[in-house]
Amino acid sequence: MDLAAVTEHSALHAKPAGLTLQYGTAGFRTKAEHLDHVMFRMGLLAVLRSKQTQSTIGVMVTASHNPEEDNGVKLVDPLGEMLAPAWEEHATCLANAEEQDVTRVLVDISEKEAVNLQQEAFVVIGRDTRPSSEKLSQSVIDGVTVLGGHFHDYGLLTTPQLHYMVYCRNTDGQYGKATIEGYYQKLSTAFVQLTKQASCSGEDYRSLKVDCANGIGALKLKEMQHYLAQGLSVQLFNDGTKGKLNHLCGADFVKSHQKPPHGMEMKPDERCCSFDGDADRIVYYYLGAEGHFHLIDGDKIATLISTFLKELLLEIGENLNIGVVQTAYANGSSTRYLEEVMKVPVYCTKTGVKHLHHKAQEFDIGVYFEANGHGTALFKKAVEMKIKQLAKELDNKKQKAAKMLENIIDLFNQAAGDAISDMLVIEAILVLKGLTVQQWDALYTDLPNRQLKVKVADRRVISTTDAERRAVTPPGLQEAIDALVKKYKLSRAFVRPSGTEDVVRVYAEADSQANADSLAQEVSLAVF
Ligand code: NG1
Ligand code: ZN
Repeated sequence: MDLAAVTEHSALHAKPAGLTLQYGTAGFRTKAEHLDHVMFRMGLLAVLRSKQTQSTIGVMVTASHNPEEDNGVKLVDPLGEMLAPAWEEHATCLANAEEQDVTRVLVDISEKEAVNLQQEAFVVIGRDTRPSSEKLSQSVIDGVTVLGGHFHDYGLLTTPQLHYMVYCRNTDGQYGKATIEGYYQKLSTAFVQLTKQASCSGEDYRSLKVDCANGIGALKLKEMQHYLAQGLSVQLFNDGTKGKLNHLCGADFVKSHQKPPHGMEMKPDERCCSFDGDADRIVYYYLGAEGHFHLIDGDKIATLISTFLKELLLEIGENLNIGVVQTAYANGSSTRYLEEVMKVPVYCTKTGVKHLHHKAQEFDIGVYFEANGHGTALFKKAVEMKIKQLAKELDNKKQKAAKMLENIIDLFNQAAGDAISDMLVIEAILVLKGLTVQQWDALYTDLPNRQLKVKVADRRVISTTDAERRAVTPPGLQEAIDALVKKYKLSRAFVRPSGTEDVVRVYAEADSQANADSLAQEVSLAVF
């Protein structure tokens, strides 16, 4: 390591005095103007991680659904996964080191992690459409090159596309080609193959309105459109040509306000969806004939997908284990429907996709979604091989199901939840099952719910257990919540400190919207 060069370049990316940041659930996130030093240092860290794992590491510059003025950065591990926890700590240490300590912290990390400094390093970089992202990604590159790392800058990418690139590069192209064309080709081929097998293909199945949150999803969907040919026609709204990123639109806005995004023309019964700012989340919705807004969130997406996969497995006659992974935010009706009607085992993990992803890897087929629309399905390698084999061998009806499964495996982005890939999976399932958006929605009725944010002096005084469903500290809080929950029917409530914002989140469910609102309100008061 040329430590003198590191010191020299680091001074060009000086840390604002007194600023401390933490590598949270989604990496570092804050106002863009405070992030230059973090980007440079994450470039350095990516090189060390790449040397240690002898693999390509990804760096994504984005702040997802946060306001346009914010930005953020996260590292992507070799199999397209989130950074390993020990390295999250190194990232926090390095980002917060004072100028004179940067090289010492770098050396410490290399020693602790037994990094072979002679090893080559390769880093791939992607960024979203924020005005600050281009310059910030240059600072990442500066960090990579000063440590002698090689890099490829993909420029504008959705977050899941960067995860895909990392995964492809570390599996010798077996997962797919590590180019943007490779991504479009893999997904569109699987989509076209899959939808070809549908018996009905009415015009209404083929058009979809997409709110792109004025973000990267719009650019990438436009690029992808001609690959999909006649398979699906998407009409883009909030495509970034006029509005501001994530402002009054996008998946996060729609999910948290439970209303349509601005800038979208909706007619009753039309199928619509929203991406978030970096296109790793998706929610669906429609206006009922009576003009009411109906939200179809990540829980209902997971239900549609796992039901479809289970039906295919039954048809093929293979006894593979399938599991659904949710968080405490999953609507109680979805959990009940999956367990009691579909007889699919459901597991609950802490919030944050890395927890869901790891749990889902335990099953032959693991479907995971956060209620906010972030999720995908994972298939064990052996399962993939077996299905490919069966698709060649089985007779007629079984073979058709095996082929469908083979195609749908290719359609999922198994590196990360992906709005584009999930959208194509959903569109394919709807057309194959001949379901309208209303029929999908009618699988079960969501329990009315409310999510609130509470500002407190120090959110860390709240600690939780049981996948964040129960508060351990401060003393007395859980008892107070239990007493409030008892006052309502079909009720449930929990609190947890956010991993991405300086707030405590409160969630409540009850038999009516008024009761869910009032339970959430009462629990918020108990948090103070
Ligand atoms: P926090 O701020 O820890 O609740 C939020 C979302 C997560 C996840 C992360 C990362 C909710 C309730 N929480 O986490 O699901 O998406 O951001 O972006 O939606
Ligand atoms: Zn996102």
